[in-house]
Amino acid sequence: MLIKQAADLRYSDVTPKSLYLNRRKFLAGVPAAFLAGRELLSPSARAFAGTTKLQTVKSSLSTTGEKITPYDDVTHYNNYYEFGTGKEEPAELSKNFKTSPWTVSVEGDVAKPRKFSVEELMKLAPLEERVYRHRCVEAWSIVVPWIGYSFSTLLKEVQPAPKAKFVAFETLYDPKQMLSPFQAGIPLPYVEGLRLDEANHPLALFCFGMYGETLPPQDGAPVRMVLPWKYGFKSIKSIVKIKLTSSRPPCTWNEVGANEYGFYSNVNPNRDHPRWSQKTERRLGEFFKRPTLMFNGYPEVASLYSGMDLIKNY
Ligand SMILES: Nc1nc2c(c(=O)[nH]1)N[C@H]1C(S)=C(S)[C@@H](COP(=O)(O)O)O[C@H]1N2
Ligand SMILES: [Mo]
Repeated sequence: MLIKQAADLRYSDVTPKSLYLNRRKFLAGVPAAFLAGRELLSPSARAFAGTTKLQTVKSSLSTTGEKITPYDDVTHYNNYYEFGTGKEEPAELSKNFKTSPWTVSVEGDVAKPRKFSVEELMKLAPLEERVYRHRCVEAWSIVVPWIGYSFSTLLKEVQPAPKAKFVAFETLYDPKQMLSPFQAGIPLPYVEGLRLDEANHPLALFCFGMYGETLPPQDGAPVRMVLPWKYGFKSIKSIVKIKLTSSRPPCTWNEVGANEYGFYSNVNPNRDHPRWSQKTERRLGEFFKRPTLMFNGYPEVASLYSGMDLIKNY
């Protein structure tokens, strides 16, 4: 067995062994002797082909003092309905997802509309490593070292017109590689939206990677949003289109059930989901629940919503 130098170790190499127990489900039927050898030889067998290392700089916007959720949990407990509605399905069903070449079209009410390749996008600003808490509306949470830069950098590049008030996002929809809307149980392509001032908040991350590497498909390769003060479904994955608009864009889960999933969907322990409490959450890998914090513990966004009733504007 090769002994790796510390500098070569990836987060995916240092996840606790206990997590590999989750693999049983996938690996039922594979000869036990083969598996035993594989576990011993290759602790990172669950890392993903196609992810590459990224050079990053430290970020002043990184959350400190939080235990990072193991890579294995973050890559095997996902919501990505285009690749399955079960939490472990996206890791399996997105394995061959083609994320290169990839272009993102930025259009609508902007002075300089254009298409960017992902490579061009990655060069717009230094890539920062930012540790954020991320809280799903389903009351589980993770802490992830994401890689990217503030989305405001891209907005500056295309210059929003004065009448632009919102940003609409769209995920790729390729029926050859993804489930049908009927199978996924939601309309596709997946769409999301933000107010322009929300999209311009420094915490809004345009994200290309995590754990020192490019994103694996199930976490939204090659480029996604990460909005740490909002419920996870606002953080749209595998973006192909960004459109600045003067009216509020449609959002997938809001279209599915407006009383359950609001346009804002800011994390708010005081506004329960109609079918469950939002007061607490389970951090993946932990046993005891922890209290959910207003804006997921990012009070610096509060000024975006001053004067608004956040129970009505959920
Ligand atoms: N295109 C697309 N983006 C998506 C989803 C999805 O199903 N499709 N799920 C959302 C939900 S509900 C959550 S909680 C987060 C999960 O991100 P993660 O799997 O990287 O933790 O992605 C969001 N982005
Ligand atoms: Mo979610």
